[in-house]
Formats: sequence, C-alpha cells, structure tokens
Amino acid sequence: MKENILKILKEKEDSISGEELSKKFGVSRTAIWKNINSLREEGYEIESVQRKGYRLISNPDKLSKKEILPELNTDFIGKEYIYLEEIDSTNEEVKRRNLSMKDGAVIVTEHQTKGKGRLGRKWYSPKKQGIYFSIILRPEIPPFEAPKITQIAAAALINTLIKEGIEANIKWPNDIVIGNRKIAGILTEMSGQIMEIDYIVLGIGINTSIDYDYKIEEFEEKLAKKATSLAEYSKNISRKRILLSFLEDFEIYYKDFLAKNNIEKSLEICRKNSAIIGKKIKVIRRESEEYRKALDIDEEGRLLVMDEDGNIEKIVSGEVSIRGENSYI
Ligand code: BT5
Repeated sequence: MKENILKILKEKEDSISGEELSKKFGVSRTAIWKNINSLREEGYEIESVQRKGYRLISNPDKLSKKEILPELNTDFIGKEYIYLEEIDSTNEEVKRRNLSMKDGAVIVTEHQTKGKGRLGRKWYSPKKQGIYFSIILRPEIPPFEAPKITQIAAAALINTLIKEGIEANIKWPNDIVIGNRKIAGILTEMSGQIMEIDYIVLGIGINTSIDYDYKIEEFEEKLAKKATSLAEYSKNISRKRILLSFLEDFEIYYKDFLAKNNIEKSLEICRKNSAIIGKKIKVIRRESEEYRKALDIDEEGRLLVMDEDGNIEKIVSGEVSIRGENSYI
C-alpha cells in the first residue's frame, strides 16, 4: 500500500486528502497517516495541510528499486535491480549471487565497506556520497575481449556526464577524470575458462559529493588531492538521474557492440575524450616504469604507445598503471 500511496502522490500536482486515500485503499485514515509517516522516514518530504491533505514536495535522492525502476528505460540492463543499504563490495556481491542473477542485473548500494579498485587497491565509498554499483554481463565473447567492456562503460559514462553539462576525460583504461582529478573508476572482472567467458562483473564508482574533511581509516591522505566529485562542477546533481542515464547509455553502447562485434561507437568517444592520447605518459608495471607517448586506443581496447626510438607497443590493460609525465594524469 505504501508504494501505491507514493505513486499517487507522485502523479498528483496538488494535494490529496487523507479521506480520499483511505477510501481508495479501503483502510482507516490512521493507516494512511502511518504510511505517510513511514515515507517521511525514508526521506520523502510530504506536506500535510488541514482540510486539503497530503502533497509530495521532494523525493529523496534515493537509488532504491521503487525510485529507479519506474523510470528506467532499458530492455535488460538494470531490469533486475537489487538495492542494498550497505555491502562490502557490489562486485563481490555479484560474484556471490552470480547464478541467481540474470544478464544485465544490477546491484546498487549506498555504502561499501570494502570497495575495491584494480590490482588490490581500495575504492573509497562513503555513504550516499557516491554511486556504487555493479552489472553482471554474460556476453558470448572470448576472455581476451573482456577489456572492451571497460571502454564501453567509460564511453557511456562520459556521455552521461556530458548530458549533465560536465566535461570529463578518460585516463585509459578505467579512470574518469576532470582536470587532474579522478571522479569515477571502473573495475571490470571476469570469470571464465580459456575459450569462453562465464560472466563479467562491471563495477563502477562515481563520486557525487565526497566530503573530504570526513576522515576515516581507509581514506588515503593523498586522495583529497587527486579525487574530486560531481558536486564541485554542478549545483544540481541527482544521483538518481545520473544512474538512470548511465544504465540507459551503457545499454545503447553495449548493444551496439554485441550487434556489430566491434566497439567503434564507444572508441570514438574514448579517443575524443582521452586524457592521455598525444601526451607523454609513465607506464608503470610491477617490475618497471617507462616513459612513452600515448598514440591511440585500438579496436581491442589496447593502448598504443611509442618509445623514443619510434617502436610501437600495444598495452593490455590488466597489469599496468598510467600516470602523467609529472602528475597523476
Ligand atoms: C578503480 O580502480 O578506479 C576502480 C574503482 C571501481 C569502484 C567500483 S564501486 C562499485 C564496484 N564495487 C567495488 O568494490 N568496486 C567497484 P583503480 O584504477 O585501481 O583506482 C584505485 C585508486 O583510486 C586508489 O588506489 C586510490 O588512489 C583512488 N581512489 C580510491 N577511492 C577513490 C575515490 N572515491 N575517488 C577517487 N579516487 C579514489
């Protein structure tokens, strides 16, 4: 009943009386009032004016199922939607639930206690200050094509941010940056055999309003200098709008890839919005650090770099980190 009351309040521009609602649902006005209060506790601002009734003033910027699903315009991405107040890591939760999840299912949380980056790094995920989610994908592609998914997600995210009026860039392979600072990260993990993929977990963390004064143990001292959040670039950030828009954009680019078996559509955006193409970068591997010029991203999602002698190398994303010549980017 609570959900249906909310639906009616959302549809109505003006107020609706407690009496009308109680007739509609065949319950007492006290029962209606209790449901209204419970919605208020969830963060909905509901005005109640004597003799006029209830009116919805504002929605909480919640990422719950009932906020997202009615407005989600996709065929399969996010159609199965799991919302959790808190979890260690949405990528880990997808792996635990794997078999019970349909292709394109999404897990979203408000807070990660052990958010993960690549290569064992951490992803700082404070409560409600970001969007943290993972999508399970079951494409019929060989494992070496999995890095393409990261490029598709990066392109979709750039597109979503452009619609918000925010110009961001991609620091190949998985960082979304604004200027010299990181605003979002992508973690693509794969489970499968040599010849075929079992499933891919695409995890994304976007900083929407990180409070840098909020020091917690996992917060790295230096992070404040190299991280930023969308709230610094736009006054009107809605996590809900961004998540909806990303899921829709991602589906478009992902479907294009499945249909054509190439990621040209995504690559166009990745190249155009690259933070590193044409620049001198530091390529950091476990055993070495080398300076190279970043040339291009190829159709496999690899980074083409050139050394001082003009030798060209194709770098696969897995084991490398990229830095700017003198700074993070
Ligand atoms: C990434 O790794 O950028 C991938 C981040 C993916 C996070 C999502 S959230 C949902 C899903 N569930 C998970 O558990 N993870 C995914 P990497 O390129 O390795 O970058 C990690 C580095 O970014 C860290 O070592 C920090 O320096 C920095 N960092 C950590 N938290 C950050 C934050 N909130 N904003 C900006 N930079 C951050």
